[in-house]
Amino acid sequence: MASKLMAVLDGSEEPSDQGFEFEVVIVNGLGETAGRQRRTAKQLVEKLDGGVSLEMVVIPGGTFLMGSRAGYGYEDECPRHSVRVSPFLMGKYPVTQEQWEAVMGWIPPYRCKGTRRPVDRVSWDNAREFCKRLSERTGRGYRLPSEAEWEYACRAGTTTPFYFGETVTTDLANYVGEYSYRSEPKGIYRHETTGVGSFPPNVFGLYDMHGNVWEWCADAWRANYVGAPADGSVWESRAGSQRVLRGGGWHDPPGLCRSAVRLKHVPHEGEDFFGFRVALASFEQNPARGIGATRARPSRRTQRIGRIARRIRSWFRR
Ligand SMILES: [Ca+2]
Repeated sequence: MASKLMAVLDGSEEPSDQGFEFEVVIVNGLGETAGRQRRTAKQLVEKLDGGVSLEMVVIPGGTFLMGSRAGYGYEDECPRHSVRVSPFLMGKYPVTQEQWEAVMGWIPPYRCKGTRRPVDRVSWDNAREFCKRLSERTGRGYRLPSEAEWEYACRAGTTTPFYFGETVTTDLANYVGEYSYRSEPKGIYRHETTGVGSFPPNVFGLYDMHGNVWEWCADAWRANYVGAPADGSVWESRAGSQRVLRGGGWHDPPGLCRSAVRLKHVPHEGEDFFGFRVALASFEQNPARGIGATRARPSRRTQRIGRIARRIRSWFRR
């Protein structure tokens, strides 16, 4: 994988390919630490304007059980079904306010302001526009993850309610700690978002999947998984359908931050707790064109002209 990545990452305008190391925490039903593991993952670092970067983590393909067993969780999490997910790349963190500004050129929507906090108050339509702009500028097909990709990436091989294990604590995620999920002690309620990467990631190296902000997925909402695709693709519907959000937020009890929990909302509205992260097709899916490419990589000259045009546009906006 590494050599393949390096082979296409030969220009200075290409994202850099780096490994990173992190520590994973597992808790028991009392919320006590039952284990810690050192892990590594690979990431691509996409350079945006103003020294801002976007980290995309390489997620291996695999098969997993999506949803909850009958009698566990909510009805819309059933039936639990097997899904095969192809390798892809997923944002290491939810999209931050500084990333939004670097790509969109305007002040991001926010309730809780902070450059390294996630954008919140983002509608599905806004999130898709971000993906479109980012794709235009990089030549790579950035998109929202499918709902199946999101849950697969969140679980990272776990079958427990959280990637931390049977429960979660407010030392591990940002949610309303005035509620308990299992037998863990109550925690704190922060009343606001936290900077991305403030808590331990999962085995894949993804942060903030549980809590902080809800994250938009590409899929249209359906009330259950009867007839759901088994290949990890986006489950589409007619335009204007409500869309899916995942992972819970800072304003929710822990039970709503589980890996399997789903929320629906109309695509044109962003609530105070709604953010998103981006996904990218892997190298294997586009071997001829490079990582996530939707078209041939722009030439150095085209990229230089694009940068100058963006700079001029940003002067006029001031
Ligand atoms: Ca989240």
